[in-house]
Amino acid sequence: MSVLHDKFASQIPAIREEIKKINTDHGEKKLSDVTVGQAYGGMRGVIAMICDTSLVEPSKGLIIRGVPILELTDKLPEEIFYLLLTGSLPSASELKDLQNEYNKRAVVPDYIWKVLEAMPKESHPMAMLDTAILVLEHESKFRKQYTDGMPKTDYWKPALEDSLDMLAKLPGIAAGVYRLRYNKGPRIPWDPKLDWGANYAHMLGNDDNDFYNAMRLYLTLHCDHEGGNVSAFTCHTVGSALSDPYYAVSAGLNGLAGPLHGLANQECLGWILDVVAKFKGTPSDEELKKHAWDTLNSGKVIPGYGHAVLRCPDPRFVAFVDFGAKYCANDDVYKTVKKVFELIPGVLIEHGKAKNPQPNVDAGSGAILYHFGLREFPYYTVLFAVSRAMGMCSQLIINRAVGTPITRPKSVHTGWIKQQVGM
Ligand code: HAX
Repeated sequence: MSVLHDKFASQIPAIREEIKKINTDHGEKKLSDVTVGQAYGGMRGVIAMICDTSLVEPSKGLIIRGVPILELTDKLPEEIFYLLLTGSLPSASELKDLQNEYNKRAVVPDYIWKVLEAMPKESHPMAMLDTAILVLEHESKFRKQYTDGMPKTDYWKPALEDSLDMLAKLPGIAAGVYRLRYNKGPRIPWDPKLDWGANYAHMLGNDDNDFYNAMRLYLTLHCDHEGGNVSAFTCHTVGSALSDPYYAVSAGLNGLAGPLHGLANQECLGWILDVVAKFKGTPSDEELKKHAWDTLNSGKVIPGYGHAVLRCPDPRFVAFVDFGAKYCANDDVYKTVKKVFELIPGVLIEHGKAKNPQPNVDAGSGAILYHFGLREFPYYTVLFAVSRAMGMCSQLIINRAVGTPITRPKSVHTGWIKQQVGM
């Protein structure tokens, strides 16, 4: 068994005891009220679920197990997975053990490639990734052990095994999707001497050390965003039916593929590149403002701006801007991203609709990837997905460990609402 398995196992009794006590002593206490507007409005702000891996503070952004994300930007993504699941960063030997687990599990079975090769050539990279994860479900230890019969208290064990298997293979699958979809030549095998993030960069086909760093940062920043966002909530709900982690993560990532969620990073870079092409470089302030108003007046959103929870510039965006200042300060795309940051919040305030006129993570990530030659922007959400799988898996494992029941909120019909409000 992995060190991570043993560490998490040692924590479970206390976590179960604590939740039992909270429920026994305070189960009847109220957390929030729900208004009619919230029921029609995507349940924004309704407190009705638990996520112990991370928290998004509207005025601060992502906090992982109590640590603000900007204090974690020098960590490896596998350290972040350890932190998400156990609440503490790994020691050097714990990290080595996790990396050994990935090395043992990283080989992607051949049947995955056969399925991907049979898909239409123009398939979206996210459709390819999500299909591959579903096909990999064939390997699920959770499903096999559940079918054979296992006590409920053991559910987390095969959930962890499936998660480690999936996380180890995801960079290889994702890089394989890239090389197949964009005719980049033969697949490049996993290198056991490299860490998880550097391996992904390597298998994509770019062994520049700066690109390794960009990938590590990218995978760290996108790892988790508490429990109620579309992908996490979908994964949570599907997992609550005891569908195994492959089903649950694939389902969550289908949600990430939406343009209001993870796909915004593809849309965002597209918008920036249109600006750079139209104005043959970084535009003037007036040109950029007019272009933004043209976008808004045509009924479209400015991608990369606004957020359902955040009410400040996303610290993950800040981390990308800081990284860019070091690696690509004179790049036209990067300079345009910075100018957009200076001007768009003002435009959105004047527009008067978005509750948060500030950039989210997707506003900055594309410029970095573009700089390092990763220019197929429909692919960008795949990178996001590889990272977000860490958050989804850690949430799933914890849910199985504490026996989270099947999700089943109550819905009502409009007639019921009318009656309720006296209409
Ligand atoms: N440009 C133009 N209008 C915007 C806007 C933007 N960037 N952000 C919000 N609005 C509009 C909304 O469309 C909405 O208009 P209507 O009343 O006409 O429907 C109004 O402002 C109020 O929306 P809100 O309450 O501020 O925002 P929501 O919580 O409803 O939605 C979104 C949050 C992120 C979906 C939204 O801000 C948006 O569409 N942003 C652009 C797309 C984007 O960047 N998505 C990525 C978000 C981060 C993420 O999940 N990454 O994975």
